[in-house]
Amino acid sequence: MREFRGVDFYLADGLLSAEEKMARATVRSFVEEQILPIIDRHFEEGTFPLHLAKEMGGLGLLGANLPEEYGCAGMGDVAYGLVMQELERGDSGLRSFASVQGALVMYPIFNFGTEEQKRSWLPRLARGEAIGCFGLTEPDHGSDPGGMETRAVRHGNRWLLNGTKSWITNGTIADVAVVWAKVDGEVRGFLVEKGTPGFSAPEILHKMSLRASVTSQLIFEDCSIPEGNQLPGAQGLRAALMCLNQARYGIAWGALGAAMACYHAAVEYARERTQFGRPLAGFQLVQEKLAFMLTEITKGQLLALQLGRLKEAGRLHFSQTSLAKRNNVAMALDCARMARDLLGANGISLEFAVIRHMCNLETLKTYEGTHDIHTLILGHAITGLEAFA
Ligand code: TGC
Ligand code: FAD
Repeated sequence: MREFRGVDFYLADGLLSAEEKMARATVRSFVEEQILPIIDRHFEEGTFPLHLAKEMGGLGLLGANLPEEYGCAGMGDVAYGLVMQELERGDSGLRSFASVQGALVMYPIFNFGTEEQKRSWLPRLARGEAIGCFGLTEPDHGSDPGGMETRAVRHGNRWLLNGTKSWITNGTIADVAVVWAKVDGEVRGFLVEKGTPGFSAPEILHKMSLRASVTSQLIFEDCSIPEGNQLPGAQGLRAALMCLNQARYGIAWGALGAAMACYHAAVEYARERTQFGRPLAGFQLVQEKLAFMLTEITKGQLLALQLGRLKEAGRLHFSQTSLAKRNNVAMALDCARMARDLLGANGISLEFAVIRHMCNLETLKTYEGTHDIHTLILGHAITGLEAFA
């Protein structure tokens, strides 16, 4: 059989259009030229390469599947997925930045906002000139966002917000926060601008995962915002969960990129590293690991591709997105851990990308619904019985 070192084992490239391949190639070059040379330093220092926001905007990567009329690229969902895959081949922090900006900030403004809110924010967010964040999780409510304690109360023609959001990507660097709060017991969405009195966004430090990403608390203390900052279409927890579906879709693709990076590193290393007088790649136990990785990546690719085609056809149910997020993240974490093992001592060094991806993937397993929460969403879809509480 011919030697095979790529990741397109089932020739799935043949199922992609020329535009989709072009989007992938553009982001692959961007990642190789602009992200890979600097990402280790940012990961080590715990900083986000903020100058890349406008670069990503210039390439149309922010809110890429939203319409051109608001300054977005108007890409199909599969092309968008491939963008997420390639960004995460670079680093999960970069994909998270783009995910939050597009799926969790631009999508709710586009879907639930007034025409004025759309015109005011979407073009700037698409260009990367403004940055957004999404505040749902609270210190005491992660998997159960319906229990949120943040409140919005009417004061004349303004809203008064009180509460704390936690673990919020982009929080400290955001110009606008999409914030979920209860009004008379019902969940509603609001836009809170940076610099609003009573609003602060301190950074959460000392993370050992997603280090090249800003994570923050959002604190609201009698924070007064104009009534026009409510997202009128965001009614009920369901609206917030609809945003999560968009981000979970991107993560299902993104995790593939991290897995591919780890697989490539493992194959190269196994071919070059010699022990007991021959390359590691020639040992049966090593080949078993590589076969596992390629099999799981191939399955994950087909899953993501069909998920994308269902989304493009408007036939996607959120439980299908849960299945792909759950599977592809767990698969990527398995591949990363296996690759880390295969690289021996070098596997714990930032000289190779594997340990960085492995640490990042621990966050993917938790955010956007933990692995177990997606198990329960699938359990609900299968049995019709809820097992959350
Ligand atoms: P439940 O009563 O089941 O649902 C309330 C209403 O929402 C509907 N629904 C959904 N609709 C659209 N999409 C979904 N995924 C939906 N899931 C449920 C449901 O049908 C119901 O509709 P209606 O019309 O009857 O009102 O709500 P629950 O309180 O029992 O909670 C269900 C649960 C646990 C599945 C949900 O709350 C959940 O998904 N928890 C996980 C929380 C989570 O994922 N947080 C993520 C925060 S953001 C983040 O992590 C960003 S990371 C950065 C990055 O993305 O890179
Ligand atoms: P918990 O809900 O306390 O869960 C702890 C454990 O209990 C998990 O293993 C979980 O699976 C399990 N568990 C919980 N409930 C059940 C149950 N019913 N049955 C069985 N097991 C259960 N949130 C945002 O809103 N915006 C963001 O931008 C954002 N970015 C993030 C960035 C990072 C780096 C991280 C780490 C998190 C981010 N989050 C964000 C928060 C993230 O969505 C939550 O961490 C996640 O939803 C889980 O909530 P939790 O951490 O409170 O864990």
